[in-house]
Amino acid sequence: MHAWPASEVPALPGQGRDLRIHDTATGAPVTLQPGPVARLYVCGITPYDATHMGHAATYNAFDLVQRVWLDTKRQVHYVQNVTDVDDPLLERAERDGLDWTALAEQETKLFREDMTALRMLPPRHYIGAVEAIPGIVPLVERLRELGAAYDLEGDVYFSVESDPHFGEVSHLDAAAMRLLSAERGGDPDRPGKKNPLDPMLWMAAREGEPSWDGGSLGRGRPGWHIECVAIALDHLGMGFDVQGGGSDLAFPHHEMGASHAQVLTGEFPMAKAYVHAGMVALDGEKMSKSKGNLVFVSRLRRDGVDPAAIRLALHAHHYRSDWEWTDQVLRDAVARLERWRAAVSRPDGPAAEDMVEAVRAVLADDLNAPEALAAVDRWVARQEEAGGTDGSAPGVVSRTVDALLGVAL
Ligand code: 5CA
Ligand code: ZN
Repeated sequence: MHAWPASEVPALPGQGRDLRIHDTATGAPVTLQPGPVARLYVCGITPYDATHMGHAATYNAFDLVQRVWLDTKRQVHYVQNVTDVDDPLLERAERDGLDWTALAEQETKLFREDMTALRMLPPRHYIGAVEAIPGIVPLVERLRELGAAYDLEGDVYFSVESDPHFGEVSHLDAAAMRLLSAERGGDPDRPGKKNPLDPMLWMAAREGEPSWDGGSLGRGRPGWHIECVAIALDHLGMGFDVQGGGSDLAFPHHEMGASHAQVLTGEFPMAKAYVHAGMVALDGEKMSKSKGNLVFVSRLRRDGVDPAAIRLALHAHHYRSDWEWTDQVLRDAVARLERWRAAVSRPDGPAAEDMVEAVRAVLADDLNAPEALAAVDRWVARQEEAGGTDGSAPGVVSRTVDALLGVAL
């Protein structure tokens, strides 16, 4: 699939800093030291509804990861998938009397437009589950050969016990895993499984559902976790820097994916850091397509909200916290954007070098975007109060906000 256009990232004076980020697997911050090309995999959308503020917040976090790396003069090899065939997509298409491929195409198109408007940097490889099937089948076949997969009434399951490191991403106990597995696409109560947690790798063709040639697996479609593993291994290989997504993906999705990859390659770990963004809520409940309590990026855009204000609203919350979307969050962001724009359009101001260093420092320390906003606010306040004589400062501020926060003033 094609991704979306990249906005320019201005180069900043001085030296960027290495990213220190909280790793779910170790429960501690790690300072990543990627080579000249940092490798990032972020789980993409299941395109059955429009991009909501929760999605936008999660992609915002990983956009910041890239901007911190780019500031260190590294390149970023970024891969994202689109789960363009899965139960929720098929169910929504059925409910609304739509062709499932048309629904997926339409929502993926809207996602691209939202990401472009928000100035999120695009992945180098943007890969759909359907187009990944030829790469998925041999991996499932290989897991079978290794004795790590088994058949159940035509479906193929992964045996979690085949990975000695299983559990080391999310560190949950068996009861919690079982509960989350049932909530998040698993089938722990299906009779005949070796372990209730075992996830499906390949689902045999069902009546009335799409299916593909699976070689020795028979016709069917891929499971969810193997989809991301196949795409990540194909484009990034093992030991990539960051595996990212919202905190609802830590288990089972990232746990299972890591196990699939580790058993397939005999290497550990799949990713150097597993990074998870907090959940955005509306009216006290996690925003989710299945619940329908949603604020859409596209809706706000249609209502005339500047995407730069949406971006500032996202930055106002630390990526790891769970937070609530409210009208006030947006009003504050609109006001901040206006103030910042007025400030950078004045001919001069106080020197901005300290502000650049402050923004760099707080972002490199576990992506503290709220503190980055505060650092810019302080420069703006100084300019408003006392003016300044540095004619280059407004430009420096503008380029810093653009390069490190993705906000065009
Ligand atoms: N296609 C899979 C990943 S392979 C998937 O989870 N798709 S999704 O459309 O349901 O979610 C896309 C991303 O948005 C995931 O990283 C998910 O964790 C994140 N996300 C979903 N809801 C929220 C929310 N309310 N707050 C923050 N992030 C969210
Ligand atoms: Zn994924």
